[in-house]
Amino acid sequence: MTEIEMNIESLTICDDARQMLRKAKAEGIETVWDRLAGQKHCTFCEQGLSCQKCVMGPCRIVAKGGKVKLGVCGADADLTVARNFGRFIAAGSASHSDHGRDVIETLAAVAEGTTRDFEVRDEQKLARLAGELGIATEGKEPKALAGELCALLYQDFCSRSKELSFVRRLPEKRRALWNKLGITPRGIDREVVEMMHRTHMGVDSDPVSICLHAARTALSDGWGGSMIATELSDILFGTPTPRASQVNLGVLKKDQINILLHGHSPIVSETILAAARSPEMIAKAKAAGAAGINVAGLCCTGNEVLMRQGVPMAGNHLMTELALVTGAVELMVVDYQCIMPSLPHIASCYHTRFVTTSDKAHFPGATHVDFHFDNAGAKAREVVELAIEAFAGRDPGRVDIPGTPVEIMTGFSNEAVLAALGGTLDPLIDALKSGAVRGVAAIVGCNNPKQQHDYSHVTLARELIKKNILVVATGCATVALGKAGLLVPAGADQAGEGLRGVCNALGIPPVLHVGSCVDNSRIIHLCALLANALGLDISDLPVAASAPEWYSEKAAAIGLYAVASGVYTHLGLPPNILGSEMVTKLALEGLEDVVGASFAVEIDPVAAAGLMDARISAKRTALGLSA
Ligand code: MSK
Repeated sequence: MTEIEMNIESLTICDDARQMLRKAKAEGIETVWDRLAGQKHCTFCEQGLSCQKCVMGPCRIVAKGGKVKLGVCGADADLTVARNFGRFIAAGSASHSDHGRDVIETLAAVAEGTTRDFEVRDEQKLARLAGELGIATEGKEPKALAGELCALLYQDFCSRSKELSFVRRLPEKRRALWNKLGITPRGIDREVVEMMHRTHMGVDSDPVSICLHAARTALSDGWGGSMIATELSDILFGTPTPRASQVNLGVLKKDQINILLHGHSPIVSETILAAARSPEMIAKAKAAGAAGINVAGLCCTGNEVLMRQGVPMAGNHLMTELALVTGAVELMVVDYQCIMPSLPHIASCYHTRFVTTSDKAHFPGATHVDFHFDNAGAKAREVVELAIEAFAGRDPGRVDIPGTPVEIMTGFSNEAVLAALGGTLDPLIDALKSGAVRGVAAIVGCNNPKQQHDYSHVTLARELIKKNILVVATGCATVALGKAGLLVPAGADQAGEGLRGVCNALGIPPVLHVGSCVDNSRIIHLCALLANALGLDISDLPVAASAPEWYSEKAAAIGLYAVASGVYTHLGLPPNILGSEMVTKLALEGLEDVVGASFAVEIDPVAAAGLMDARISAKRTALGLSA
């Protein structure tokens, strides 16, 4: 094997990625891995010891080796790390929550009649949710109800409430604990703004106090912005139900116009999908010489349309550049988050159009098509026409679509899980009690080029299901697990005897796909439903979570709201906090005494599975169940 070949094999476990890495090398296209190799990381930044929050600095704090060097303002290592981490969490929470706000605005536009491009697709969920949140539903038209629901949830973004609407979903014990600690999330925007305020020079100078507010900020994401995004997206676009689809770069089609949907929001992608499926656009595509229009997803926009529409997934975070290297993509359309700024440049090396759609996310080199809820249908047609136009520029000599698509099953919303169980959680509770299913673990999050692409996701999932732990997956982990054959019922062949039996009886995979990044709210909601059904706190449940290949501020916010909700959470890489012994100890140990759960950091997925398994065993023993 050549050195280049060995290097490529070490970067990713996926054959489609390896083939495209070879093609990128041959064509002189730089990818995320090349750029990582070209970086020299600063150890101060890696440890969270660099402060750039004022112009008395920037400062580098020295905390070890007998020599302490404070920042110009007097901040020590603990305070500097806590401030940096707090802002990291605020950015992640803001991102999910601003996405949630966009979904409210769209539903509100439906209620007000200012859009004809969107509608209420799940009236039952609308009525159910309104009722759950205390809105009288009887005799009300869906639009009126949607208006009242939006008015209520808009208030969750403000500063006047004592707690967010969805906090009522939590067990009483957890609510009391948050109140005692002063971390009950109040307003979504309020917690983010307060974090920015607290971490300004000369405000909160107690690292523990900042970390507690970081937890409150993350909770305003999980039980606020993300939950609103999930629930209202279901109302607008339909609550997911189990369906079949496919995954990997092989879902691109040689004889069709390929459109890739990338980002996070279903608002733009649902309208583009509708336009691409319209007879008018298909006829135009055929007139341009293509056999049809093929739409596929990437990252979490992909997860949104996969869950609800069964749209195939081309790839996850580290596949986004490589998807363009196929030379078969006419157009990539993006909304926001996790979109590498390199993409317009790579697109320009081919005939590929790169289209941005959000006021909030402009990219130099892109074509911007300004989407709003009142023009979405027309703009979606415009985007599809750009793709049709681009088809003429495709160079067949540069097209290489690797791999054969792998079959997957998707659509496991909580509603779908309950339906599969016959309308009640009792069968799952019985399986947990008998030990057939020893626990439930979430595998969520991203890829990170510092780790071999998809290796940890797949290895961790295989280890967990072998130990009879049911896995639920969201985000970019989904693609890895789908490619590994774990998102189909036959994947249960790789599971332990108990889990295999349950999967076979229900006809479900051992790894359930529950959605996108914001849909991690489905997982904490399911935990709350389980805890309430058993009269327990979430921290008493035999559950755990992992983000084995995470990279983003959003993923850190997800991890922190999971822990603050009582879920033990493994991370494959630490956040930039190791420069503070105090903050690191708090994250890895101290939080256990405060919120009943903590983080674990472990790069080796086999060892990580061992840690999660030990946690689940301990919780089972405490409940009087077999370990
Ligand atoms: S897209 S935040 S790389 S999961 Fe949600 Fe994937 Fe992580 Fe972005």
